[in-house]
Amino acid sequence: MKPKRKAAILRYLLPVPGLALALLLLVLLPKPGPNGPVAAHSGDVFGPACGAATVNGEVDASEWSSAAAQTFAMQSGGSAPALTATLHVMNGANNLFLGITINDDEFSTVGEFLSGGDSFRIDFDNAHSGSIFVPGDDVLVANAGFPQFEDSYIDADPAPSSSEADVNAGGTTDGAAATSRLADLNHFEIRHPLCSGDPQDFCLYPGDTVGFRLEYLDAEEDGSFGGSRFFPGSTANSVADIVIGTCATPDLFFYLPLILK
Ligand SMILES: [Ca+2]
Ligand SMILES: [Ca+2]
Ligand SMILES: [Ca+2]
Ligand SMILES: [Ca+2]
Repeated sequence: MKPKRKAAILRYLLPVPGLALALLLLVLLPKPGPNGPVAAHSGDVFGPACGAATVNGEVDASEWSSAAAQTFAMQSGGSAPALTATLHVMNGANNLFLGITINDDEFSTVGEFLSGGDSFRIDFDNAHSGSIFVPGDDVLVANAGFPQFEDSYIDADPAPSSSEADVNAGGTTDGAAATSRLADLNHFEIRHPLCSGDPQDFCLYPGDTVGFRLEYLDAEEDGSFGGSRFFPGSTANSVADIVIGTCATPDLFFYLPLILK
C-alpha cells in the first residue's frame, strides 16, 4: 500500500478512534525484515562493543571493562530455581568474545548425562530470523570438563534442536573456551571467529546483528542432571541480539609456537 493511500484511509476512519489507532500502529510499526518477523526478539541487545579477552576461564573485570554487559536471571522453564548470570559481549577485528559468570552452587567437570559437566550451550540465530534451531545455525558449547570447547551447528537430526560437531560435516573447530570456579561463581570465556569461512559457522561483519539464546546445563555434585536454565527464554523464539562493532582491536591468536627453520 502506498503512503498516500494509507493517509487517505486514516482520514476517513479518524472518527472511529479505536480503528484509527490500530491502523496508525499498523502504518508506524516496523515491518518484518527479509528474514522474517522481528517480533520474537526479546529486546536485549548487546553491543556494539570493542575489545579482546584472554580466554583462560577468568572473567576479569578489567579485561572485560569495554564489553556490553547485563546481569539477569536464567529461568528453568520448570520448577528448578533460577540462577543469576552476567554476560559480557565484545568483538575485536576478527573474533567475538563472550564472558559469562553464573552463581551455580558448585562446579562439576563430569556428570552422568552431561559428560562435560556444567555447560553453556549458545544457540545462534545466524540470519536474525527471530528463531533458533534453523538447520545450519551456529552452536557453541563451553564445558567445565572435557572438551572445554565444541564448535557445532544445527543438523536437526532428530528435529528440532539437535546439533552436530562441525568436524563431522567437513568443517573445522574454530575458537576456544575456558572455564573455572572463582569466588563462588562459575566462569566461562568463549572466543569464536566473526567469519571463519566454515559453512557450519556464522559470518558476521561490522554492523551486523546476530540473535542468540543461552542455555546453562547444570551437572550436580553427585553427577545427576540439575536441569537447564535459559536466557532470554526457554522457547525457540526466545532470542536476544548481538550487534557487531566496527573494531580494530587486534585479536589474532596462536596456539602453537612458531618454529623458525
Ligand atoms: Ca580472561
Ligand atoms: Ca566451525
Ligand atoms: Ca559452528
Ligand atoms: Ca553445577
